[in-house]
Amino acid sequence: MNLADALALLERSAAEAAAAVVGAASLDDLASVERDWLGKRSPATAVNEAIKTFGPDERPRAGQAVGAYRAAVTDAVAVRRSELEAAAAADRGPGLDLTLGGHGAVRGHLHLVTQIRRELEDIFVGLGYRIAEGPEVEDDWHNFEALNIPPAHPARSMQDTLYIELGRPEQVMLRTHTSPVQIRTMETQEPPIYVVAPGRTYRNETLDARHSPAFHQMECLAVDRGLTMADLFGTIEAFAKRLFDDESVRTRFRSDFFPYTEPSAELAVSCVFCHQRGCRVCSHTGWIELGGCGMVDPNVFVQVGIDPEEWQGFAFGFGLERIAMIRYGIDEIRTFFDNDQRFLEQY
Ligand code: FA5
Repeated sequence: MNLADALALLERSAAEAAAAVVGAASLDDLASVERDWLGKRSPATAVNEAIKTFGPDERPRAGQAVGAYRAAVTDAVAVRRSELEAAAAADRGPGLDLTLGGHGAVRGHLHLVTQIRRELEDIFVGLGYRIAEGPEVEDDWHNFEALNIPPAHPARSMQDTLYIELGRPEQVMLRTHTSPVQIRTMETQEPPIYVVAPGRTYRNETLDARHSPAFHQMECLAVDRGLTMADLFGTIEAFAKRLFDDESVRTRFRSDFFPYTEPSAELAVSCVFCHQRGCRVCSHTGWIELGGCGMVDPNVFVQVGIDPEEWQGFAFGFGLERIAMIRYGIDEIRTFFDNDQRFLEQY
């Protein structure tokens, strides 16, 4: 092969190689085309072999021609390879493209009522109380009778609920308050007793801004020797100050009636929003009602076999939604159950 033959071969081969590269239908095809036109048996290798037989002034020209041929075929192969790779990726569908980034993971959090419940539990545990639990489906004895509310007692009509028949109507029901946990605790534990019992409660109520058929309460029960109303008031005051993080919070007790406490009182705290100047949250009274309280009625002690001559007790119960509403200025109880993320993610 002389120089002219070599140059002609490279020129012809470059055109044929370009056509073969464009015609390669798959990445495997392309690899074999590349081997044919750039590999050991390619025209470029043949010309390289022949160069040694050329005269010294012909060799640079031949060398340049081989370099140009290789560069042209290599570029054409690279272009075709990226076309074939793009087509293969499109065939595989969207797949996982780590370069696209994500949408940002949204982390959930505890519901506002659960947050309040846990905070209250912490406060009471700090005061030396234990957490007690009772069933949401309760029997007549624990929900009413042992609490001094016999079958015909008018207090029952204020706490109507869903009854589960089990063959004997009005025997098993969704509990109307957390007070039955007082009975369950006193039935199973010897005094002294210091417990709080948070949980879900149910009543036959029409839903309005502050009442719901399903809501949460927290019960507190202390049984010890020599307990007086001063202990009851002092405990409530301590927890209210901690809860609202405000030393100026005042508590108010007004005479009330609960069949299981004697004397009984309605429990209210001074409005933390207006500091008693009067606002929408406290209906311009300066006070917000939290729940009920009183000294455990001696009849209740008798029902659970505790000697009322030896032991005294106090109890109180309040609504957890009510506490959350007061603390965050929420004026509609429905928002707790709507599960609207725009509301929930604010807390
Ligand atoms: C009771 O349930 C008594 N068991 C409280 C008690 C315990 C008194 C221990 C004495 C000793 P009352 O029915 O008032 O009391 O309910 C207490 C609180 O629960 C209310 O002040 C309110 O905060 C909340 N509550 C009552 N009904 C509803 C309702 N339908 N929706 C939302 N919260 C409610």
